[in-house]
Amino acid sequence: MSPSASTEQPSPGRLVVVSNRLPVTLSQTNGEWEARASSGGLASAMEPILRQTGGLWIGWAGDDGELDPEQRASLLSSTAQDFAYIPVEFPPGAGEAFYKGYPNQTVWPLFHLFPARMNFDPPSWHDYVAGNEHFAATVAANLREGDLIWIHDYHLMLLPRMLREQDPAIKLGFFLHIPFPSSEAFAFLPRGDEVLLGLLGADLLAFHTHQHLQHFRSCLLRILAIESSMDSVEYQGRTIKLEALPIGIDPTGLASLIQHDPRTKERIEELRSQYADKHVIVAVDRLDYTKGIPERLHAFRTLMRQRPDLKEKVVMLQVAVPSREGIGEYQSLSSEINELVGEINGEFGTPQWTPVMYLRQSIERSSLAALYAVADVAWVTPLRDGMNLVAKEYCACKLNDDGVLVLSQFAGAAVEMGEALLVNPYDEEQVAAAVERALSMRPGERKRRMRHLRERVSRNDVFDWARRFLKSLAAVGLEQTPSAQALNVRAVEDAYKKASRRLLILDYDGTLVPIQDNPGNAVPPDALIRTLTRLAADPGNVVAVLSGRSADEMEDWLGAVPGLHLGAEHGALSRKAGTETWEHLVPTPGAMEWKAKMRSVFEHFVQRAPGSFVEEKEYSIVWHYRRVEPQFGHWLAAELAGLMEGLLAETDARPVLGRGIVEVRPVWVNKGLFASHLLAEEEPSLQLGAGDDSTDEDVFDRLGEHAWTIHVGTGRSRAQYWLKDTGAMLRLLDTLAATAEARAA
Ligand code: ADQ
Repeated sequence: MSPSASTEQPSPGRLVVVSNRLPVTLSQTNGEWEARASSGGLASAMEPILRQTGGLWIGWAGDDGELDPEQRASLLSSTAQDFAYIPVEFPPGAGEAFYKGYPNQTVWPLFHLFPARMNFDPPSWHDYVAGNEHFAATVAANLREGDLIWIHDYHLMLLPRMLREQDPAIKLGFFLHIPFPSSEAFAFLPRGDEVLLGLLGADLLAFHTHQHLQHFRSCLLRILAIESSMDSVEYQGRTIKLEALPIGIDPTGLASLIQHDPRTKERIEELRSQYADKHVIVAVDRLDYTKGIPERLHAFRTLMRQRPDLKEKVVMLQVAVPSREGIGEYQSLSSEINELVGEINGEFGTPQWTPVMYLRQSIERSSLAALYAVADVAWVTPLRDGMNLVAKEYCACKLNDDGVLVLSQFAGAAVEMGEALLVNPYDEEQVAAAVERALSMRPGERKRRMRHLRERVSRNDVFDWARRFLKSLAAVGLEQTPSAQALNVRAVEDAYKKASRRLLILDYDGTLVPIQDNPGNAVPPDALIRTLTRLAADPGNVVAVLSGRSADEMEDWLGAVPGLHLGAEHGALSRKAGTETWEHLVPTPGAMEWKAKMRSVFEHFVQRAPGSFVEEKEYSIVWHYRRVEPQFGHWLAAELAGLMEGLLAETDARPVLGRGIVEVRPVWVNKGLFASHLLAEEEPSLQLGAGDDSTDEDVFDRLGEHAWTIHVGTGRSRAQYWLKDTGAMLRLLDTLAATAEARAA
């Protein structure tokens, strides 16, 4: 199918896959251009899915601008089967510059925790931006309404934002195939803030493991001061879903090669007879320093030294497909491996026996399946890996469940493959001992472990992975609560008139009074006091003002309004109308030892940021930085909140970023409790809740389905209605007060 033919097909919800490389590479042999399928985790994973679902795959074809667009399209269409390849056009040289620079010399080493191997050449950042722009242009030119866009991996982390800016309505998911580093490591990344903002253009961001996902969240907090929840982040009025989705493989495809493909069967027989009297250990990797090949060879040498009796009884087949050969790091890795293999074979080899068989090439899928099927042990010990498909492929090929997997604990795959022998690849002796154990493991244990591994690999296959990603992406928007509507004041007034018993729960700062630079200046104006007094005087009303402020402040400012209920410290404290005492709605904060420890950390931040100050309340401790230079203040706030996350991990307290504040308080203190408390005592026929920030959402959630929930100001909310600002809110309250008075008169 040609690219142009495919773009004419009317099928809404079409899948558009975007990755750096197309799974075909255009290259020249004897002056003739040809299209060749390329190896690599992504190609192995995506091809079967695209074949199943149809659609477009947009990516670079690797010819670096030497072919003209028609030649390229025609070569590519000769290889595509049930889907179309759309090549991204780069000016000559620009494709290589993009690929080899920032993604592979800066992001790749850092994300795999090799900061010492990270290189950053400032022009490479501009190539990265330009590269992502080329992709954005190609995607935009081929996009149809209703398409689902699925962007893959670290080369294209700016693309989600670029596409979102072109069309805010697109549905776009991003999957990161490599690990996401901790915020401490990520902080080294030059232009890391722009990378994070780039990713936030997506509707769905998925990672292989929860650890990667948590790292991403802590980077958002520490670097951009953006809070998130376990499975989502609110940004610029959109909800971005966050998911951990471990990739799988196509186990049935591999099994059918072993069972039905004559070439695979033949190769299995060859290998069996060649190594009839030997244990076969297999290792298959891309030639990359993250895969731990030299470390593995060192461990193999240790094993051979410790176990001379294994002489001529074991063979290690190391297959390594060259990759990124133009980058210096990779050339020196290749030489290092050659030397090590030579040394080991020289030290232990005999005329009849070569201990390490090193194949530096890409091998056919049929040969790969045969190798896995024959191998007694798979030795998969990357130093760090997003997932590692080799571990799963090996298990899928053990149709008789007879084989042992030795797996690095730093591969994403380790999370799901607990029956493997998990090792620290940096510990040569531990790894050698694990391989020794694998070689001597009794058949019963071997089979039991492998059966579980294989079942899981079969169940969580690549199709299931893709289905889950696409289901989640397709549901974006449908799951989100509809945006609030502008409040119709007449309608509230009518409902208010009809109701005999009414409950009004009003937030203070940002709802009844505008936000002030100095929080101490938010004194209630006389007009507000008068309105609240009029409302509270109506015997049909229960009126409560509920704030995050301390009980003392609430009392000073609003304590004299007759009949008004007060809530302080986000509802942990309540003062009923007509009483003078504050009641603790949640257990008294006696057990909050963390507060004393936090105080000294907060004070350190006060010293760093003149103008900021610490406020201590019964249930919380707050750092106020509204008077600090904003950029510096936000930067420190993010640092403080990130630090607190770690320090408080084992307590029930968490940092919350507010407007100009970082507040640490127990998770169980929230305004919803206060609302529930009032609802339990009253039986209102009308409920109204108003607030302006995220702490008020808990009130909206607790009030009944028919409540008038009002969000004051812009931004996302679960409230049913919105009002523009505090002025509009006061006018509404005035109107309601006047309604009641008119009726009484
Ligand atoms: P890769 O780093 O490429 O992928 P990996 O998951 O091991 O790593 O996938 C390699 C693939 O290439 C496997 O399917 C393997 O069979 C194949 N392969 C390797 N050597 C080969 C050879 N000599 N000949 C033929 N085929 C060979 C990235 C991330 C991983 C993540 C994948 C998928 O780095 O962590 O698992 O994406 O998300």
